[in-house]
Amino acid sequence: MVIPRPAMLESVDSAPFTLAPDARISVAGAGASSVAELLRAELASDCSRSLTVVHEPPAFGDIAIVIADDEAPDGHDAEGYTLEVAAEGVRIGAATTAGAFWGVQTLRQLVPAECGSDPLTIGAVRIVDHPRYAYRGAMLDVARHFFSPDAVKRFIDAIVLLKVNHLHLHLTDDQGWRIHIDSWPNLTAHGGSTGSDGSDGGFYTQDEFRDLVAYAAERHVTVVPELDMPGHTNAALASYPELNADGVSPALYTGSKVGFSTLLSGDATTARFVDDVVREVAALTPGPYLHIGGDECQSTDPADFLRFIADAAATVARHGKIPAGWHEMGKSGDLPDGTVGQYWDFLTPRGSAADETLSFVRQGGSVIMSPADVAYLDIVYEEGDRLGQDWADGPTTLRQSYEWDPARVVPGLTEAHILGVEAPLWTETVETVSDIEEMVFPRLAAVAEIGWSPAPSDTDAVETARDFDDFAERVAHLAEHWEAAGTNFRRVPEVRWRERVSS
Ligand code: IFG
Repeated sequence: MVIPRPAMLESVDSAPFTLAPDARISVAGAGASSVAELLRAELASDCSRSLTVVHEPPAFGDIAIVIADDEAPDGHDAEGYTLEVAAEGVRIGAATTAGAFWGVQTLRQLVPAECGSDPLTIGAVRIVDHPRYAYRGAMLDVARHFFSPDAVKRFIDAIVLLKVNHLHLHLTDDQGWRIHIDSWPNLTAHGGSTGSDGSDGGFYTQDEFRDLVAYAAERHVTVVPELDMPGHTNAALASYPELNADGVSPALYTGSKVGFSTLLSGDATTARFVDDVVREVAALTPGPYLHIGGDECQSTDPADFLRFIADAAATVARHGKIPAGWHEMGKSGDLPDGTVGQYWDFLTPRGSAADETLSFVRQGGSVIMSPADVAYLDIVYEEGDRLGQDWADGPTTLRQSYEWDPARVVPGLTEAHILGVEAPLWTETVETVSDIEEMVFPRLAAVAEIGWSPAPSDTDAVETARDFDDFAERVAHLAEHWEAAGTNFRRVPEVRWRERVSS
């Protein structure tokens, strides 16, 4: 009962493992102790059990974490792992700390949710597991409604249980600029002072952002910062008159319209602005990607858009990062080699979305799949919901979030050019951590499984290749862990929730 479904899991017909009070976590190999420390902390908080970490071979009943070159499944050194549970003990093997960490997430799901009392037993099992895609992302829009560093850390804690390894932070939009920029301080002083519906606003200081990035990295999550441009820029335009064509700043915006703002193209002050903000955010980002948006630029002259995107993407590359952007950026044929496109149209592409997406591949890049009608977590679950929007071809049920495949959306987009998947949560209607979790869980579990588990057989229809009933059973099991952790989730009707969580 694990999500994402492991590549290979077999129950072993032998005595279960029992976690004794004096059990230890035995570590061997570079980085194993850092992973063990995270497991120790989880067992302490989830099960109020205190295990010690020892640098010696495991004794009977210990948990062992072993990191060595030959420990990962063949061909899956980056994030693969093996996990064996037997009466003698638990053993996680991996070639990297990331692989070992994903093994720990699986172990956490094998531990009964009610693990505070003895005996704590886990059935004997053997797992050999590794991800389909390297990029398994969740996006949090902190621009519409701002969320504190602690809320973002809580989000990171919740997504790693699903082996999600990228956090895309949508830092800027019409309603708010959320990352302090030393060279343009009014972006946050003024542009960060409010949010959607006149909400309080807020922003991350650069130290707070560094701390978030470090927190994510410890948990093998790469942060992908997004500075959306040239559209979705009212907060910047409101903060600096010189960024506006007529030298006059618009008012701060707290509504929910899109497509009405744009930065200037071919303007020296704007070019300096873009270079400064990209430079400062690149310096805060150990990850390889810097996302510059490019979506919904309905107020940008088409020729100006192409010029702006070419210049801005080149600026990102010049500051040592791989540019990323929404699929509209593919209108440009002048992108740096390797630029990553993020597809957000529907399972059936509309208009020029497919061609714009393939443009990234033609320019040596790859694609992250986020089809809005199945992977957008801000879309309502059901008609009439308080939370969410309903522009993406109707509500999105858990089954719809699960029954699709990234390699079957854009004709001509092959598996080799798909970097992975991402589920965005836009926050126009989302104001609290509880709201975030209701929209994200359980549908993120579906997208996380699509990103990690083996591809469906390409002969079957996706609906048959993906066993939703089996997935729903595993969601019901995982929900016991969400319940125990206090993580909110939507009790969708498609799942037979266990009695303890069905309230
Ligand atoms: N589209 C906009 C977002 C947000 C979203 C809400 C993209 C790339 C609709 N752009 O999705 O800013 O408003 O579902």
